Amino acid sequence: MEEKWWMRSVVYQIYPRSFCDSNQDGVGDLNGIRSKIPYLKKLGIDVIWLSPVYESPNADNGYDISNYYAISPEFGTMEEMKSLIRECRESGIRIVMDLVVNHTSDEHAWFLEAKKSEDSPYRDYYIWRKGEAGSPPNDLRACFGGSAWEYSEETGAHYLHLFGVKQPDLNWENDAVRKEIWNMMNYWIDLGIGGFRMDVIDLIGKVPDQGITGNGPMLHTYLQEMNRETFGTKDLLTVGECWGADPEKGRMYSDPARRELSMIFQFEQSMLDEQPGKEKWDLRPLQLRELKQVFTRWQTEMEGHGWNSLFWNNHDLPRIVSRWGDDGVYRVASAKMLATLLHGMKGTPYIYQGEEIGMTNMPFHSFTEFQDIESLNMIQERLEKGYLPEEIMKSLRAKSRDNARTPMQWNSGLQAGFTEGQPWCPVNPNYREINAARALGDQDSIFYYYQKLINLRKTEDILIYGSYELLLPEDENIYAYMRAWQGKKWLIVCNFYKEPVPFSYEGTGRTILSNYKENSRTIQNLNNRNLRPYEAAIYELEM
Ligand code: TEU
Ligand code: CA
Repeated sequence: MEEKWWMRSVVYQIYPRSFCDSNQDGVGDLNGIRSKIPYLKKLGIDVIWLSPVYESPNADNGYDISNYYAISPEFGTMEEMKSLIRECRESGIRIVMDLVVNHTSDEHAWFLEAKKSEDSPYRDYYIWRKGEAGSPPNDLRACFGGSAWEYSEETGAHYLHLFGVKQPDLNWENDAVRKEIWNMMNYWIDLGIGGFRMDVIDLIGKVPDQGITGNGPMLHTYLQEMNRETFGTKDLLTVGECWGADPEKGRMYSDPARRELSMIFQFEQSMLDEQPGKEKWDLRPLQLRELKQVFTRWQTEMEGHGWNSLFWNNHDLPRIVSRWGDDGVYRVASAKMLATLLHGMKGTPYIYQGEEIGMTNMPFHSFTEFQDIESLNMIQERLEKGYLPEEIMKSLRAKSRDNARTPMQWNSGLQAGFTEGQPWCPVNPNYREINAARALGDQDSIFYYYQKLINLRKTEDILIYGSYELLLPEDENIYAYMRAWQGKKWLIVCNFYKEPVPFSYEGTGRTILSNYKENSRTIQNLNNRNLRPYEAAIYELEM
């Protein structure tokens, strides 16, 4: 595949509400982000994916947009947005905007008009159906629980919402809707942004009457039209959020020959600790062998025909060090191990704010502490179904999206340095130990380890182009794989376990990076070794 700048880039996701508050109202904002550009520059990232900052009533923290052309006043102004884009550019950082166009807010002007009457010119911007005797047209379910159809008094019809009731789905079959979206995207492109992260883009081709939501028949036609009408001739990073993709679908989105998106952001690995066919709340332990199978399938089947994102975290997922690492004694070692495993692979790595300092899940104790719509709906639904409160709590502690949304821990001062006011969401009590200031003062911190991984991606072609081969597929503790490129071979070895485990590879290698201080000799004999708890290393093999 032809080299593109985003193949060598590392993306950093900012959830603006929780990143940095500049005016002490307890909500992170654009000026807060601007003040942290030097921090991001130091980390070495090239791209910021900015979660939504548009005008929104915040039923889903900005993923319910009421005006795509305005910045939410709590985040700042359009002038500040332009300054952020410009200042980031000057530091070599591009801004990728969150594009939430599967649905709008029910407070968007289009919807306010559409719901008034069947004759409104905006009526067909949304999806309306009349069910028998006022009941929903079919039994389609919303992602946040309940029916996907909401009754609207004014016209006695139901509208479709695949997420919350305040997130009506746009009707992509309507040419006028697509035109509005292309115009809006071009407006942002002209402001000089670096690209788009496309929220639940796999749903835009839905056929609700047939119960089809993801991967509908028109999906790729719409994406090709989008490409032609907006960014096709521009050198932007475009990434589609696709929950229901396999590698074959991944190639459809991202094979350059098809002229759709730069890359796909898929979740097959993130669903491995839930019971198949059930909900994300129905937990089961991760099987390392399954993780290897999933990653390996994506690494090999996308080869040459598409591009994948590499991530453990985002604003919807629990903190990885609590999830699949150890957020106790081995927090630092396991966070570095997980980083090594991911950043050694092919694709574009994404870091979610706080991951680079090893932030953990929140120790929630009571239902009243949750704020996220998905968690709140689930609590209600499962209580009604008779689940025990402690069962519900267990699922929430493991999986609630609120885990990832606690304020960024900047220092050991008041409110972790996030705000001098009252934060919109409580700070994790471990901030005195886990914070950016402390990480910056410690050469062995997770922060500097990420910095090294990012730097390797800038300088080492093997990470960009190298082939991938899984070793020890059946091993239950070790994830090891080989990258190879132009006569060079890198062995990446990760102990996923809290005890030492034996590992052996016939050969010797020079240590490129390791989360344990190696003894002074840099050439290691890889035969008959013990990997220490959560030990991870990248070795360049001697040939
Ligand atoms: O997420 C898509 C999505 O499907 C999630 O609702 C997912 O199922 C859930 O988070 C798993 O816990 C995107 C955004 O990333 C999310 O924040 C939004 O709430 C959602 O779309 C609706 O816009
Ligand atoms: Ca603020």
